[in-house]
Amino acid sequence: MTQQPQAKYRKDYKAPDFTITHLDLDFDLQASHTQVIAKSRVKQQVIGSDSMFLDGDGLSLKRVEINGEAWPHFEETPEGLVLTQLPTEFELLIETHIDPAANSSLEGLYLSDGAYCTQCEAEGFRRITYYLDRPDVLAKFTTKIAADKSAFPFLLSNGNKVGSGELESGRHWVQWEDPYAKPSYLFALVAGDFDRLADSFTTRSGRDVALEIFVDKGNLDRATHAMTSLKNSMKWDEDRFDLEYDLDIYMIVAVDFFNMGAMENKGLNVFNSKYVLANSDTATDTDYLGIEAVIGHEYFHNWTGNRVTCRDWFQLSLKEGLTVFRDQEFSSDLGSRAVNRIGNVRTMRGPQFAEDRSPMAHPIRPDKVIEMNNFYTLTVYEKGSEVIRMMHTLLGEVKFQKGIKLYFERHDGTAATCEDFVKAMEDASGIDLKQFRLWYSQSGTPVLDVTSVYDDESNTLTLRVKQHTPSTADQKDKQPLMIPFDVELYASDGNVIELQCNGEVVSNVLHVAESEQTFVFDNVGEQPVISMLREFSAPVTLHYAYSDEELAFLMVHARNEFARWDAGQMLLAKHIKANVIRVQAGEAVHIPEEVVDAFRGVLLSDQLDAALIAEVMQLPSENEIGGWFDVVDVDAINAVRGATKQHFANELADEFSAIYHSLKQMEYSIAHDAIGQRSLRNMCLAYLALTEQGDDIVSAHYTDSNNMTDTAAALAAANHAELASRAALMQAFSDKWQHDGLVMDKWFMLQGGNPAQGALDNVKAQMSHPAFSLKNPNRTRSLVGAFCNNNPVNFHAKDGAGYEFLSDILIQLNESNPQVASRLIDPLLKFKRFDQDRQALMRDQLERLALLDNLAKDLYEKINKALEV
Ligand code: B3K
Ligand code: ZN
Repeated sequence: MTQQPQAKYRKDYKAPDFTITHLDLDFDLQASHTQVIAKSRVKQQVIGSDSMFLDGDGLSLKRVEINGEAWPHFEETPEGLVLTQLPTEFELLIETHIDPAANSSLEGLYLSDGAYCTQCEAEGFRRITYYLDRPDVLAKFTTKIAADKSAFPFLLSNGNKVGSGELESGRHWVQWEDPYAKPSYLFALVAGDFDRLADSFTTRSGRDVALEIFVDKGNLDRATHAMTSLKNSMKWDEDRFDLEYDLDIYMIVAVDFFNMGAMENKGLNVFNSKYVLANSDTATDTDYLGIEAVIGHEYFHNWTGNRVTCRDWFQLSLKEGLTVFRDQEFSSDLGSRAVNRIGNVRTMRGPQFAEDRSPMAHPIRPDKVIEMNNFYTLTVYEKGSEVIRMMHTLLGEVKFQKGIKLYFERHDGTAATCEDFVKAMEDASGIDLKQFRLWYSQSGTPVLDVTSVYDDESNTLTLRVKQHTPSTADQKDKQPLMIPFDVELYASDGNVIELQCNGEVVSNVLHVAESEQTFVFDNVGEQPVISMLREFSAPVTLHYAYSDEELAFLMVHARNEFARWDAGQMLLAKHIKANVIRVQAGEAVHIPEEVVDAFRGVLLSDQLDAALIAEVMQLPSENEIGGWFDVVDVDAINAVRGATKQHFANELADEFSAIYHSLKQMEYSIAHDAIGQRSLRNMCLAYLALTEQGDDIVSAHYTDSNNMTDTAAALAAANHAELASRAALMQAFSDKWQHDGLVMDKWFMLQGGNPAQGALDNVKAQMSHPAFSLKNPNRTRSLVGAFCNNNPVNFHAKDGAGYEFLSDILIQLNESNPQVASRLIDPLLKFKRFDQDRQALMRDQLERLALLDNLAKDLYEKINKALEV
């Protein structure tokens, strides 16, 4: 590396000296030689300034003009263009040439399987032209695109189509105008030959909006679920958030080469095809639900992200945390609230809590960034959403919606900050959020240590709550946070005991604000069982010495479904943890009969719905279990989790079998109860795979399946149980689907996650599979990502071969696609969580990568943090 990448700090924010109010773009598309002419109207913002720095990356500059005249006062630097001796208001013309065909980073303008598309967030626009590539510069865009007509019949950009025409040599042009001022990261251009699914939506004020989904030729039958999800999103945002769509057209384009899930460009979303394409033969229920959530997420950004955008990238959670909260609410309102909440909480307790303990720990509003793409994290997104959710809990829906209204009244059409959002919530509700704001600046996972004392003479229950947040890599000292702590008390007959203080009924949501706090409840007639942190009311770890009996009681009697699931998880956690320690001491795994009985009760319950039973029976992942220990012992954890699953399979075989056989395969439908039934049936299958009848039942399930959910469940069951039939089933699947990369991703994930010994050699072999390509982020994540993240025993093999494999791949991706490389490296960064031998091996690989002389700043930032002492 010639120059060390420089960090930017939130505290250094400065508004720009000049701004751009209008931008007219003109693209002449040629694969290796695209010409971009950008005409901007520029205005001085700070009196006296006469120079301006425009960001640019990898551009070939052809022309600079001001007010129609060649401008000699400029200088190209490695990071951009400095213009000097500027007037106060002027028209700037810049012509650059770029090479989309050579762009393998999938940022800026690139070719994806013969179609041009763009990805500009966070800082990709500077790969298209020199510009003030920052979110607080809002301009009105027009975009003219010219390209070969037969290869690129569709030429798309933001806003409304305002003109089109023919050109010589079989070329044509189209012009677009976006009436809403926007920052450059929301710009999009797509050119290609697609199939188009067209529909429309009438907004509640009666405006007709054209809806268009563009997919690769031949995939039209796979776009209908995305269209339904889009219409549902538009309706839901009107009903729940009072927000209506604002353009006459909404377009979505699905592409196969995409670094993330999707992108909310104004009026023209670009999507990873994974989050658009689905039919029952190719997509699982999880895929269907994922599509609904991501289509919703990008649509909801139109208000929370596009109409009000971020002042600077440190404020990313302003749009992402809020929009994740909105998509979670959307999925919960349309489907099962409990199942959605369980999924979100699993993500928090597993990977997000792990991020807090990693060298990359950061608050939801980071203070220091080298490569912005490194901060599209679980912390900014998922914890960011939890922070919004806590405000929702503290304010209630009505006041929260008042806050949202005020936020839009104040900030529509501008670039805002997280502080602006909290202030709007505070002003609209009259609720003081002063201490609450700390959630934006303090990183890490707070721990609540709770004890309780019941006094049967005074009929009082005292809860003593201590909070502390362990130091994180980025921040040593922590302060007490404002934590909404939702509790409920139950009498032995299962009835709720109202919470009363001094004879007055009080809210279930306690405000824990100090490092130590005591809550006394009176009129508690008997020793209650306490349900705590209901609905995961704050993103914290709860410590409370529950007895097995109390947890088994809550699994049956807690009024809310999430709390029942959570009690089951706590019961499992208690015994899994104890067994890991036992195994480390050379003892055998032991699970008391009462624990198995508590889960038998759930299986036999006629009060719980199918989807919830399936969730309750799912053991925490090895990664989540790892989070409960200071030093992660991958082998002991794997042994205990495996033995627990096997024990349940043996002890509950009759119940699993009875349920499995009672749930016949139906005609496929994505109705929520059908999804629930399939998930219960497939959960039973996963356990039955571990019994004597495993091979037969799994093979029959595969053969009889009439949909991808059941097919994939059979493969997963065979894979995890290491059944003899596994190889034949995997082969049959690959024979059938090898032409379809998206479907094969499921297969690659199973190869990557295969717990069998020698899995690494197999993973390496699969890299030559005809459907695999390291150039495609989906394939890479499926095979390599699954191996490094979902296969702890093999990735962490004692000889270090797993670590070496990952860094070999990273060396290649560092050159071709640094963003994908930077996501994949995460498991290696966490080396301090393992034993000394593994630490040394992992560190060796990081040091090897650190020495690369062309290390991209994405990897540089992470490796440097990890290796810092
Ligand atoms: N805003 C985009 C993510 C962009 C990621 C840039 N590396 C998608 C989303 O969150 O909706
Ligand atoms: Zn988003």
